[in-house]
Amino acid sequence: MATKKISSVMEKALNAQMTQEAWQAQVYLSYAAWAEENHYAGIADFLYKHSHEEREHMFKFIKFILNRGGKVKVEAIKAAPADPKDLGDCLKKLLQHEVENSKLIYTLTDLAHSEKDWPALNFAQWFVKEQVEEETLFSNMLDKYILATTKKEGNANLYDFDRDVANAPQETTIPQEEKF
Ligand code: OFO
Repeated sequence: MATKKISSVMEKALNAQMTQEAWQAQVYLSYAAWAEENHYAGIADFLYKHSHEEREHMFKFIKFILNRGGKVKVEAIKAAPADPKDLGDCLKKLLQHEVENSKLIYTLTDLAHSEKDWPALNFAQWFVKEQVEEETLFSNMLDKYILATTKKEGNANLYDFDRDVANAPQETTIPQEEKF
């Protein structure tokens, strides 16, 4: 067993954020299923992939806690929120989730700094950068949605919007069903 190189407070905070990342994955998963049910295939695909990315974030926390000699505590994940009212609501809520998640990452970064835990600070900073990317991604997506659904000549086209989302940058792929 590795020597413990993190404080108990840090261990608790890292575990809490690990559970938060697992919850984020559930939020994206539930919105993805909602999108598929509502025939937004491109958006559903994007959200399934994003759910997978959030699980990768969860794993990063697991590995970091273990590498620092801490104890991983897998705890219950709260339920995903209710379905969004429509696509605009879905995007607004996802952006809000990311903004809230950024605040939690900043709190963790702050803790690492105040404890002079430089490895934890370095680790948390990867997520600070990631959150900037994610907030930008969802904010741009919301802007495109508003553009696509605002009635102006030639641009009220949700079909194009759906295609754009399908091509939005993603850092991961989702497992595909085996083809026989
Ligand atoms: Fe959506 O980001 Fe994880 O941390």
